[in-house]
Parts: sequence; structure tokens; C-alpha cells
Amino acid sequence: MKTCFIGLGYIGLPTAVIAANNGIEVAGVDINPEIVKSVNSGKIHFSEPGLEEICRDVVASGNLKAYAEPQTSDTYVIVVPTPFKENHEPDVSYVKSAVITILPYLKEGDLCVIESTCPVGTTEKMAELIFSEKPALKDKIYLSYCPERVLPGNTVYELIHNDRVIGGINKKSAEKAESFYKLFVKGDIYKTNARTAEMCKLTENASRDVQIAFANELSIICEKAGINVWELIELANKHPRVNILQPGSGVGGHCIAVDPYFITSEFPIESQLIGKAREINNYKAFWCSEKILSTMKDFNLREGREPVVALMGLSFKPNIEDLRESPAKYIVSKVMQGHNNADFLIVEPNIKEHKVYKLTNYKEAYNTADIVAFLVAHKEFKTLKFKDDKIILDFCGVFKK
Ligand code: SAJ
Repeated sequence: MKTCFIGLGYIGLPTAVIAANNGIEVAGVDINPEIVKSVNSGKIHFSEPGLEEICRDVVASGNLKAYAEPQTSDTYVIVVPTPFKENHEPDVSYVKSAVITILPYLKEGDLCVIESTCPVGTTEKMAELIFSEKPALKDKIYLSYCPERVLPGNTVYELIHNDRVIGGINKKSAEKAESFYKLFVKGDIYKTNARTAEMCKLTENASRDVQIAFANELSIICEKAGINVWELIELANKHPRVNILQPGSGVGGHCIAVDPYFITSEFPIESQLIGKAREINNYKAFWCSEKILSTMKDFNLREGREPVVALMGLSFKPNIEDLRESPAKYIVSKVMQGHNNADFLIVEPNIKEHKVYKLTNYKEAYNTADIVAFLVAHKEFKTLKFKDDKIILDFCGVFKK
């Protein structure tokens, strides 16, 4: 059985590696020649605990080989990015071009799966595209949508153990995809239609976004009311049916800060709450930057000099090096704009260097600064001792009890 994975990114590569590790002959395809080269030397091009060891093994055993172009296979899995355009409309052009590149290889009996996050109806549109170009394949190939739901940083475990939802363009397609995923997934597999599976992925991330927005809104209310939001949430969560998430400096990453727009752009009138949650989470990052700026201004008026400011964290969530859609990065750039005289110490323990910012060691920055703003709750920051001779802006609960 041969499978071709189109796209060797944060999800495509781990899935290809795990499939190869379960005896499937895998051809990994990427348009970036650097990625093809690095995979063929057994390396991964981003950090993900435990993945490189397996990648090295499956490349050495010959089960995984990377190419610049698709290879004739029995199964094709499309795992390419779906970004959004300026107006927050989803851009499915990479999915479409992936479908076009596999068209010449498709033959009767093949399975084609889309894993990329997609607006509702995309799989059906891709089916129309395939059958209009190759009418002889109508009802002769299987086409399904199967979203991933792994948490970056825990991908290897979750790819194998998470439950999966598979939506077919028809029942047989869902069944065919189920038998493919059963080769390497230990979690339960639930079958449905393609539209429901597409919406399910968007719903999962929109749900988390809405819940985080609730926590972020609470944090802004509590700041005004003089209440410790961390204590408040802990106490409220003692209720058997209340489970509030944690506030932070905003919501980032390439999933939760993006996917809800795939619903709001298509259903703008109906998705009031989902749209508002996006606004609140974006506003939280702006609110943090304003808070730092006003604290700097007060310091200057009081002390007659510019403060030394430590901005702690750049990544989009704790303990990772990923800076995509990071609210911390947004806050740093916003605060530094127009403050050429001020002394900023930028800290990110998970990366060695940054192309724009000079990075400072977290202990050194903490000890030197007059104002310390915690933007990400990295584990290193939690080892620091609270000092009351500094102004501490703890946006993400580093010092919460
Ligand atoms: N965040 C908070 N408060 C919280 C939890 C998270 O502010 O209580 C923030 C984080 O700091 C970060 C953002 O939300 O900026 C997103 O982080 P995350 O850990 O919630 O999620 P991601 O983006 O790393 O991964 C999500 C996951 N989705 C859900 O939990 C519903 C993951 O399972 C998905 O596979 C992934 O999106 C994806 O690829 O769609």
C-alpha cells in the first residue's frame, strides 16, 4: 500500500512519519526543495518533541521518501496550509493546486483525503473539480475530509491516540478513509459526511476561542474592579459545572486565531458570538500594549527618566518556539513603536536569536528591569521569585498561586 502526502509542514510531516512507522510506504511531497532535502536526510524543519528520532528511522528503513512531485500511489492525503486573505476570507488555493497536481495520477479505486482546515463545502467542490477534469473517475474513487486535532508540542502522542472524525462525500468514501486511518490511529474513528467534518474542525477551534475570550474579558473587568482574576477563576471553577479557561495576552497560533474566520466570513450575520470572541481576543493584545505604555508614562512622570522594560516572551503560547500569529510579538512591536529612547529587554528562552530583536537572558532581564511585562507563561519565568521593588504586569498568570 503506497500513500502520498502532499505538504510536509507542521501536520503533514508528522502524519507522514507516523504512517511510515506503521508499515505504510510513504511518499512525502513538498514544493519547498529545502524541506524535501532535509526530510530525506531524516531531519525535521521545526521543533516537535520525539518526532525527529522516528523520522530518522523511517527514512533509513526506506518507508518514507520525500519528493518535489507526487508519486503514483493508492492514497493521497492533502495537508497544505489554508491561510486567510486581507479581509479574513479563507484562501483554499493551496488545496486546489494540490488537487490539480494529483489529477494525472488518480486511478480507479484510489482514496483521496483532505486534512487541511477548510471552509464548509470545500471537499464537495474538490470532488466537482476532479470529476469535471476526469469524468471517468466519477463514483470510481473515494474522497473524504479528515481534520487533525493535535496540540503542537504533543503531536506524536496525539496523532496516534486522539479520536478522529472522517467525513466522506459518500458512505463508501468515509469507510475507505476509516480503514486507512485505522492503520496508524489508536483513537476511535467517527464517520459522518464531508460538510459536518469540515464544520467540526472549525467548531472545535471556535469553541476554544470563545471560551478564552470569556476569560480575557473577565481579566479586563477584574483589572478595573480590583479583583485578582486568577483567584476568581479558580474559585468559580470549584462549581461542578463551570470550567473557565485562562486569560492571557491574547490568542495566537495558526489555528485558533485563524479558523473562526472560516465561519464568520461565510456566515457573518449568524456568527455574532464567534466574531465577537475574535474581536475580544485581538483587543486583549492591544489592551496589554496600552497597559505597558501607560505604566511607562507614569514611571517617567514619577522618576524623571525612561524605565528599563523587560518584555517576557515572544512565542504564541508557553514552552514552544513558534511565533506564528503571536500576540506577544504584536505587543512587543506595538510598545516599541515610537519609543526609540526607552531601554527594552526582549526575552524568549525558546529561541536562540531573532532577526529583528536582540534577545536577553530571562534572569538578567528580570533583575535589570524597572517594569517587567509577562506576555507568555514560559516555565523558566515561573522559577523567578516575585520582587516587590519592580512593577510587574503579569498578563498570563506567571505568579498566580
Ligand atoms: N490560550 C489562552 N488561554 C487558555 C488556553 C490557550 O490564552 O486557557 C491561548 C494560547 O496562549 C495561544 C492560543 O490560546 O495563544 C492557542 O493555544 P492552544 O494551546 O489553545 O491551541 P493551539 O493553537 O496550539 O492548538 C489548537 C488546538 N485546538 C483545541 O484545543 C480546540 C489543537 O487541538 C488543534 O489541533 C490546533 O489548534 C489546530 O491545528 O487546529
